Amino acid sequence: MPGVMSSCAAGLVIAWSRRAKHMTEGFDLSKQRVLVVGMNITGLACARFLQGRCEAVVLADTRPADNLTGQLAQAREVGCEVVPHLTDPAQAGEVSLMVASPGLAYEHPVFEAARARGVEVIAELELAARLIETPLAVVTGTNGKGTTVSLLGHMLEAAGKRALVCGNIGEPLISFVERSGELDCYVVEASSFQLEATTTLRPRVAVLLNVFPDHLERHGTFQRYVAAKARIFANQTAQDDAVLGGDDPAVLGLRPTLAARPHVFATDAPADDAWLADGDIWLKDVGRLMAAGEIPLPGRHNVRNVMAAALAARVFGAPAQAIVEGVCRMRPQEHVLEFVAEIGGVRFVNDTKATNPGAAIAALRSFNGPVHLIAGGSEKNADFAELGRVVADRAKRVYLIGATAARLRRAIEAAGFRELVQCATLEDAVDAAAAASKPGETVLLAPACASFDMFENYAHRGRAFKEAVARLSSKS
Ligand code: UMA
Repeated sequence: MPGVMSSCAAGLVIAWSRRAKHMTEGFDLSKQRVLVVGMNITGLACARFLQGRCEAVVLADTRPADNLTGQLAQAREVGCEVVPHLTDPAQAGEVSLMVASPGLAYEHPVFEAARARGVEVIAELELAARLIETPLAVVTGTNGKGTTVSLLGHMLEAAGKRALVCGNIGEPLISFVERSGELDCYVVEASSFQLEATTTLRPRVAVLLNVFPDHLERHGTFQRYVAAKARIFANQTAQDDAVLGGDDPAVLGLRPTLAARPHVFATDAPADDAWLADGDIWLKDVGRLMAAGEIPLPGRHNVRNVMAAALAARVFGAPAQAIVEGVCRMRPQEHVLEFVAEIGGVRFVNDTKATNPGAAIAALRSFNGPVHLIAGGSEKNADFAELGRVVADRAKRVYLIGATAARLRRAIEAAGFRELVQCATLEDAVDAAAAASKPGETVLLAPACASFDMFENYAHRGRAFKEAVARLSSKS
């Protein structure tokens, strides 16, 4: 990507300006004084984009400077004003627009104070979408959205479309606004945190895979979490398309409210547009697409992700052959049911990205043999009752770590399962699981929780797991 940018940067800027004319109805970026809050991936990307394109940019963080050493240096490199320890938007002077990083609650006091003064507060996703004319395929859902955007990217690429995959999966959309002129579409993974602060976002195709209770510490109630996800459809019209996970009643419940054309997929419920029959995936307008067994990713949840991506790809005109080719190009993602090693006949699998009970359940259901599950992490007020029942059905032993260990223990014991081991660290859990497991069994990290009590983020936790397994390997 940087190569493309540097070789034809001038042309891209012209393309961006030309396209910007069509999009700025009521929104003139050059006249905005923007306060960007959150000095990490999103905030830095926004500030870099905005610097030189609007009247003034201030990049702020609510944390004190002492907690931001590396980030402050990067922020200063942008060349805009930098404000650590923001407690009041007035510290940034007169601003006309605030851009919120997803990690900050929409109701954060600095945003409430700004709104009270009539300043608009939007997400980075909203800002980028206001500047882009190229069609957007936006994918959300509690689980599977990263895999689905990757699948859709491969399918579109196989169909000869110029698609760019971005968003919650890694680099935010704002980083790629300049490339709109050279693309057929953007494929964007969007979280509830990003969607809740959108007002005009209108995806050409909006995909809602599933909604399980998650991030309740942030959204308060399941209803508010669903409402944040449903923002993906808010500005769609009858000229747009919505892809809906038909196995999930909470998703189907939104169908009557949609203006867009609905396309429903399901593996376990009746569905009009994509379904599973005798192990084959069928699409309404194609017929038999492929055998589910050809998908190079494990688990029934990945059959649903393929269906969702296929329906979205059809909207962009991808032929069936390209869809199948795109699926076959898919490689397992790091940290998602990632096979790490086999030591003495025991398989070690890293699914650190299973940060909620629904994802951990899907992971457990992906294995046939006995599973030693490592679970627990930081608190999101998740309900572990269903996970407890699936553990009782599928796991051989559970190794508990982190802040949620006691709550997880109660939920699992309530399901009648008693093979629980309390561990002080992830490394201890890996050692204990390795010592207890027999050839043919699997040690699975699928924490069902976020990682922030013990790690920087889920990826850090995944790396720690892999390092612990590597130490075992070197000992064996
Ligand atoms: N901050 C404050 N005050 C606060 C909290 C945070 O100022 O009260 C500051 C922090 O000091 C830090 C910055 O905000 O400087 C952190 O920003 P952020 O948490 O919004 O994180 P980014 O680095 O911008 O990464 C975000 C997403 N993170 C979250 O939503 C928490 C990344 O998703 C995403 O990849 C990235 O934007 C690019 O789009 C991560 C994630 O965990 C992977 N997402 C959740 C999920 O998938 O479940 C939603």
